[in-house]
Amino acid sequence: MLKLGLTSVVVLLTLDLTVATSDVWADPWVNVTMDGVSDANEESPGGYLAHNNDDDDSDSVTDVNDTNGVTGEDNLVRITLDYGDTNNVGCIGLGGTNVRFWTSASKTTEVPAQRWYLARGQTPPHELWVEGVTVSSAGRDAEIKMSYIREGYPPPMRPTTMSS
Ligand SMILES: [Ca+2]
Ligand SMILES: [Ca+2]
Repeated sequence: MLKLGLTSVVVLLTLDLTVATSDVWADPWVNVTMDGVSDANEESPGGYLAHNNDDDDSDSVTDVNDTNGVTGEDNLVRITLDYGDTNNVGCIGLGGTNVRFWTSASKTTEVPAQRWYLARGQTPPHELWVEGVTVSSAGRDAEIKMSYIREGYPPPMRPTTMSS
C-alpha cells in the first residue's frame, strides 16, 4: 500500500511514447503502461508515484538510497513494456526523468535507461518496477518514455553523379 506521511510527497508522472513509423514496413509500435493508469490518462493527468523516502526495511537508510534490495518495499509501481512487430531490427529505448527502474518491486537490480538493439539479440524486459527518486517541482515533470528507432529509416537518397 502507498503510505504518504508528512514528508512523503507524490511525484506526478507522465508516460510518453515515441514511435518511428515507416511507409514501407508494417508500422512497428512500442508502448509503456503503468499499473493503475489507463491509456486515456497516460499523458494527462499522468498518474502519481510516491517519492520513495520512507524506510520500509527499517535499516536506517532511506529507501531511495538503498541499493541492495529493500525487504517489504511498497512504493514502487509496475510498468509494462510492449513492443510489436519490429521485424527484429532497430532498437528500443527506455528513458526516464525523476525515476529509476528496477527488476523487482523490492529493488533487486537497477535497470538503467538504455537502448536494446534487436538485431544483436538484445530484448527489453516486458515488465519493470519504477521508483520516484525526487519530488516533482511541477505537475507531470516526471517521465517514462519508450522509443523505437528503425535502422535504415528513412531510406537514404541515392542520386547518380554524371560528368558535366
Ligand atoms: Ca531502507
Ligand atoms: Ca519505500
